[in-house]
Amino acid sequence: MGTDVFNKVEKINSELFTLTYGALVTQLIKDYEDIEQVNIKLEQMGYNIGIRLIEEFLAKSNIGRCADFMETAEVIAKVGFKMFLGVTATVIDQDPDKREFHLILDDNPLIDFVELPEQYKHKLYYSNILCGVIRGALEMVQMKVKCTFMKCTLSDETSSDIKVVLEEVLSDMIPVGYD
Ligand code: MYR
Repeated sequence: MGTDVFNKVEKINSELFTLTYGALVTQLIKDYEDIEQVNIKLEQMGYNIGIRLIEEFLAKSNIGRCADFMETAEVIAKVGFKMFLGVTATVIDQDPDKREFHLILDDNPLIDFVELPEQYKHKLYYSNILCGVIRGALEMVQMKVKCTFMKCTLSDETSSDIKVVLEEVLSDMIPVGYD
């Protein structure tokens, strides 16, 4: 029974989280009529979260420096997503130069119960906050990346796909957790 109550509380927390995020996106759509501005705002909010969240990530995960960007990809997909969203992602399409990969979201709690009205499909990147979180977190460990939502199941596409491209390795900063 104890476990049962715990599971119910967990489920309610996760539903509250999903609904709160939905309310945030809805409010942004009201505030900015232009959907592209909503995408930008969500990404910026995520960035501000990401630059803070990396410290908690490094402290809790005890993960050291990754050997290369592809290892970073796996760490984000399997450890980062699990820690903050309770799900994992799959890394695909790593390029031979090891500067680019795609994350396929196996499951995305942000979009539970969400249905996009037709006029927003292929325009609104509802979970774009995740792109910002990844960009902010990686910037704090010296990797400047560009992160783009390529596909979204809410727009009837086959998967939710985030592309991450390494643009620059910032070397003159002491990364968080390594000082
Ligand atoms: C390194 O310094 O090479 C290790 C880098 C690990 C970065 C991991 C970033 C975690 C980002 C979590 C994203 C969660 C999205 C919900």
